Amino acid sequence: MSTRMSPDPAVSTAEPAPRVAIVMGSDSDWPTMRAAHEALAEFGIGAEVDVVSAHRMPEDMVEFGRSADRRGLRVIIAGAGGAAHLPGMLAALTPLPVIGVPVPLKHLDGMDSLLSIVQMPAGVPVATVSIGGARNAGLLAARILGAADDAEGVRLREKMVQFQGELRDMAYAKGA
Ligand code: RP5
Repeated sequence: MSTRMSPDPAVSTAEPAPRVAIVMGSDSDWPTMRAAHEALAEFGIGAEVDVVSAHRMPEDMVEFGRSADRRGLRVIIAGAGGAAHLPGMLAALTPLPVIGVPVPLKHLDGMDSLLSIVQMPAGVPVATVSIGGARNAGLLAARILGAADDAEGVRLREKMVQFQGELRDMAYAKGA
């Protein structure tokens, strides 16, 4: 595998076989992408984190995409900036759901990243969140895992309902 990231120890969760991968085109994307890791950690979901560049390590990207399912991953969160081909290429390589995070760079305010990720051809879906919206990517991954009809799915749905209640309280608190 390619370069290994070192997730922030404060949010790192040790799980033997993570079901979510957070990958990005460069370690310079981590300040944006770490919000996905933090959101997953809030739901007790471990994630592997790695740099897999579509343009600078294409063979690694193909290997990652082809092996993700058999390695036990169930959701891939992929972030990239500029000509952001990583999420779409991974969606072409794996049957797993791919959530794309447009990473804003200094030019074009992330519009280039957004359009590169969101304008996928029919048949190759990428669930694209907002520019810099890595937190929502993590929460969406939690919802996808929470759709399962097993004990973990029930746990995640209950946790999500609790979280939604907290959001409601926060909306009221802003006017207090
Ligand atoms: C993209 O190029 C990466 O996803 C990153 O957002 C951008 C810049 O990468 P660096 O030059 O900072 O490595 O592929």
